[in-house]
Amino acid sequence: MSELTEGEVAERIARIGDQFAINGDFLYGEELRNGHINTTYRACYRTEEGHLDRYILQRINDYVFKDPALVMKNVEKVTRHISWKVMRRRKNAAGQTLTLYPARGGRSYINLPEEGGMWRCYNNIEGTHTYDVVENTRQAYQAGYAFGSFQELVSDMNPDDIRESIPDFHNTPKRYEALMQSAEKDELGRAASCREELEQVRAWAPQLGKLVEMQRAGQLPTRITHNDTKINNVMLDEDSDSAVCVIDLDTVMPGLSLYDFGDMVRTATCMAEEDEADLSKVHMQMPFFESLAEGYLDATHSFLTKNEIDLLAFSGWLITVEIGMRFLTDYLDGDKYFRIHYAEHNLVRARNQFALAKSIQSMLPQMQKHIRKLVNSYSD
Ligand code: GN1
Ligand code: MG
Repeated sequence: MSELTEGEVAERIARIGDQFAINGDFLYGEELRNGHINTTYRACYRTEEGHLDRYILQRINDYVFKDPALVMKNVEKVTRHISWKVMRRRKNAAGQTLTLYPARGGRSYINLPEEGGMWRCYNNIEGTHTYDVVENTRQAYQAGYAFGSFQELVSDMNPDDIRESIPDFHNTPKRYEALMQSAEKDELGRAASCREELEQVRAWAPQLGKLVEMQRAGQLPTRITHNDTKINNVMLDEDSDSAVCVIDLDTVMPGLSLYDFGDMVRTATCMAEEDEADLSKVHMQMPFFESLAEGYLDATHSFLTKNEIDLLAFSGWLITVEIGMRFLTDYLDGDKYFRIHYAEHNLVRARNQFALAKSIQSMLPQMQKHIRKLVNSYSD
């Protein structure tokens, strides 16, 4: 809603906040603009006792999530399960996990047609911050550890309780087919501007089905996974940069652990933004990969299978190609899915991701070697 003035945004936030179990007087609100899908506001309230409490109000994008109520059922189950587990382990865990605040009517969400659809309210995790790009190896380690721990936290949920919020979300061959169809239709006449990229993807096509084929053959276990493990979905402690909590649970669903690790390689090993247009800045940094893998395996080595471990490096390449294809598809389709900030934004993002994929590809042997070294260190 960038067309609203600051004052109008504040009024809107106050109106929406008024629908939730929030105690206190509305003080101010701001839009958080780093997600590509949902609209997110942070609102601050003063309680009667004079405390300042902050909340996250978020509209679920129903173009992307066709069944927001299903998303919310998943999120409720996951947040409750995690709170239960974390609170049993750590006495002072209050406020360190995501909690949903009830809406008027008693549900964890409310449909407000005049405000664009379905809204929900979370606690703001205080004393934490996020990074859009990784700055040092400590952050990479913490991201790996946080998402690895998340996989462990949800590992004992009943997988039948969690439904697919976006079917075939990480089905890379289907993402490829969708791209080829969009290029074929070329409704906006944009295919000519990305011929080279389409050629590149065609050359990669034979390798894109590896994970789904192995999953189908029972060679990779289906787990409950996060599926959107971008570096900016980890809240790190403001002072120590230690991981506190992972956020953005809308795509938690049955999947492969490798999708989560792959998306971390994509976002926690490169110091350039996902939409950096200067491709000379876009490359994977080995020290970041090493720390990321160490953090992730510290949390997961006890339960990952040999096949999962052997494919960790490959998954980084695959997921980077996959999101590049999704950006390119959206560019060809007219930018309906990802929020863009200028006309060729999705094309720039796609080029960036393909450059990163090439960089990862060139380092696969070193990455593989490092994984083996780490795995051996656990059995020493
Ligand atoms: C979207 O909304 P955000 O920024 O957390 C997308 C992810 C992509 C990511 C790319 C539901 O995540 O799959 O990897 O953009 N989320 C959905 O930055 O499609
Ligand atoms: Mg997000």
